[in-house]
Amino acid sequence: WSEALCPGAVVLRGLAMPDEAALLAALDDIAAAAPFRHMVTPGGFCMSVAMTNCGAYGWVSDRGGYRYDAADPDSGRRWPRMPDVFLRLATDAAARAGFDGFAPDACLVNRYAPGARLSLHQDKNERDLGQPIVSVSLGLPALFLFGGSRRDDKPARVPLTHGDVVVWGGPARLRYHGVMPLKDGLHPLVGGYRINLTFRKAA
Ligand code: MD5
Ligand code: FE
Repeated sequence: WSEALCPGAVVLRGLAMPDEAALLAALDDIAAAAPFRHMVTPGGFCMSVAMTNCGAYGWVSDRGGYRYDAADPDSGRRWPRMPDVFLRLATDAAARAGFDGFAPDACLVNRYAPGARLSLHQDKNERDLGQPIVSVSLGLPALFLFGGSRRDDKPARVPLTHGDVVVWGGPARLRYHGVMPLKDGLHPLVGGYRINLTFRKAA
């Protein structure tokens, strides 16, 4: 079943559950080829979230800024290809939210250990902001901060748990958002982490 958080933001509770084992197996292969790493912000801070990517483009940050890059800066090689199970889940979720033909070319994988957080920000490095972002939550539960169109709008706290998929499009695409510090725990399949797959059309 699905619920609209607000116009443009559709939560599909548990949509990823039938694919959980295949998603996690594919993720192990991605992390073996392109290991999780803590990127540095343009301001010089090390992010608490560990990241990797798959697909034609990957999101990267360093002292020079944020960008999408076809190569992994740690290896100089292209990012691992996007697994079919990732692509099918992302396009199915987007279609259920009214975005037929979503063709993601980038999947940023965020890994949260206990204490890791994401401060309020907007996602606006993508070329076509008319395309949605699809996010898939796996592992430990998190409190997602869903803000407004201005940084100082008070965010709503939305619990997201293993298997939940959210489509952020239309008027929700540029809302400020973040993730509260992750609480300790152990997920039976994922262990002591929250993993979030974020599918984007970057180019
Ligand atoms: C996460 N990741 O849970 C989130 C899921 C990121 C990030 O925020 O930038 O890697 S994506 C949440 C999102 C994307 C685009 C728009 C909105 C939320 N929104 O309008 O609230 O690791
Ligand atoms: Fe974001």
